[in-house]
Amino acid sequence: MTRILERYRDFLPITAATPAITIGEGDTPLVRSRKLEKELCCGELYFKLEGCNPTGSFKDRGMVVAVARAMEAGSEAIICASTGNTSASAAAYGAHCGLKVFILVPRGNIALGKLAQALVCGARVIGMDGNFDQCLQMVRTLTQRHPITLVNSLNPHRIEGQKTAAFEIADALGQAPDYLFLPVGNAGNITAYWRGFVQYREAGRTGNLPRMMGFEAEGAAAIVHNKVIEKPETIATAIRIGNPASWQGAVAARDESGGIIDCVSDDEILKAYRMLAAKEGIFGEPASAASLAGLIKSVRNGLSLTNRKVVCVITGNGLKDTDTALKQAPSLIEVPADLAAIEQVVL
Ligand code: AN7
Repeated sequence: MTRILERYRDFLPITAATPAITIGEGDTPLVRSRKLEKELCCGELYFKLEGCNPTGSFKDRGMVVAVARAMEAGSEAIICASTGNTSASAAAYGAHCGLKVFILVPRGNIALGKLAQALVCGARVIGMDGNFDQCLQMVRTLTQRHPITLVNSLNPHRIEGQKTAAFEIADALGQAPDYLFLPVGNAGNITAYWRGFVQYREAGRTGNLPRMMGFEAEGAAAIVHNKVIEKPETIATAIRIGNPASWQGAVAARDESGGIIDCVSDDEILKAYRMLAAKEGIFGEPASAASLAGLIKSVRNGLSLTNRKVVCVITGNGLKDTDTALKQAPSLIEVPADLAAIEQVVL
């Protein structure tokens, strides 16, 4: 299968001079969930497994475009602020292309797997005493002063690349779903999906458009409350963001699609996180589970999805945050090297 830069080049800001880089992004599975679809009374329920991208999150779709365009422009260095996944992705694509990569993260508030990814790829990672929103402000200022390419989603090529997930879903289903559930942090992804579906309809590749159902974490629900959250808090560190950069894009996606932006509590996120793994075998990271938590909440609030096609986006891989996993899972059963002891557990 050709990768997104080639497969969707007609929809992307790609020129003949753009290097066709890839480390295997896109073409992620869309998996039908027979069990949860029954429990939640959905006509059809699918999970889009974005954790299957090369660095384990959807960020690779936008990063491959942003980095390819940076290469084309002759850039030698890239920088981003990140709650973790953007940094892992920037570090990987930057390494692949021989760029210098600088990363600013909120110290103590990113999952260790993501930090490990960025460091092992050779990025210069700076842990700042401050939250993501403050990190983003710093890199904006830095890139205005120095010739370093910003690869946060303020870089329009990021959103352009992320649209391709919407294309893949519509291609797999033969149309857009009726509802798309996804987590909202900095709000780039909901903006990208909406633009993707709209462009696909204009191109005649789907007849319908989905309602966009975005979910922030309750302690970081700026869009829901229509105000900046100065001190965002949530266990889902990926979406611990109080002043989303694509705020307007998210509001437009909601209003134009007839969808909603709501929030889910950490308890609801963790319940959905465990459920997704234990019932479906899908290990997403906590922020990813906000989409399923939102679906559960919506159904409980009376949304009827019978006869509807529903897609829940699982944005990142659970392996990135094993600290949270081990706290949420049943504990390890320890035994001596003794058959009888093991039989006691198994029988
Ligand atoms: C797993 O990596 O913002 O609403 O700096 O890692 O497009 O921000 C990550 C966000 C959802 C939210 N799920 O997407 C970053 C960063 C996962 C994420 C989101 C993120 P946006």
